[in-house]
Amino acid sequence: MNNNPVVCYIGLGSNLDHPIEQLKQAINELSALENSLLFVQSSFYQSAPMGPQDQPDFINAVAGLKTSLSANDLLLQLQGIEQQHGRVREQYWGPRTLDLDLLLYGEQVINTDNLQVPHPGIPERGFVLYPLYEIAPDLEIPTGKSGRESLKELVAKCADKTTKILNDDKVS
Ligand code: ROI
Repeated sequence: MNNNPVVCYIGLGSNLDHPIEQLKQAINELSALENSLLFVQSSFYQSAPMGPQDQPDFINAVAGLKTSLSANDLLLQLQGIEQQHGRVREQYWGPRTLDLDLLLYGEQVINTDNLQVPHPGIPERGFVLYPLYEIAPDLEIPTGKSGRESLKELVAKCADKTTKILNDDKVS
C-alpha cells in the first residue's frame, strides 16, 4: 500500500457475452475496489478487433482510479475481476468476456515479468488512445529514461479509423 494515492488508468475491453453489460458491471466492480476511488470513466467505444478478424467487434472504455494499492496488488484485483467475468485465457489475441489492462500507474515505469506499465500497446491502439484522450487530454505518457510523449500527439499520429464512440442510446 502507498500512503499517497496514485492516479491510474485502466483499459476495459469485451467482445463476448453482452460486452456493454460486461463493461458496465466491471466499472461497478472497479468503483468498489478497496483503498481506491474511481474518479472518471470514458464513454464506450466500438472497435474492430485487433488481431484475428474472425471475432466480433469490441466495446472499449477507459476508467481513472485513485488508488493506494501497489501496482502489483491492483493487478491482482484486476485479474480477480476478469475471472469473475468468466475470463479464461485461451486463444492468443482471441475473443474475451473482459480484459482489464493497467495502462498507467502514476508516472511510474514498471517492467517486471508479469507487469509492463505504461502498457506497451498504448501508442498504436485507437481503442485505448481515444477514450483515454476523452478523459485526460493533457496526459503525458512516460517512456522510460525520463522521456515523455504527449497523449495528444499519439492521438494525432494514430492510424486506427475503426474506433467509434457509442451514443448514449446504445449504451443505456
Ligand atoms: N481489439 C480491440 N479492438 N479491442 C480490444 O480491447 C482488444 N483486446 C485484445 C485484442 C485481442 C488484442 N484485440 C482487441 O486483447
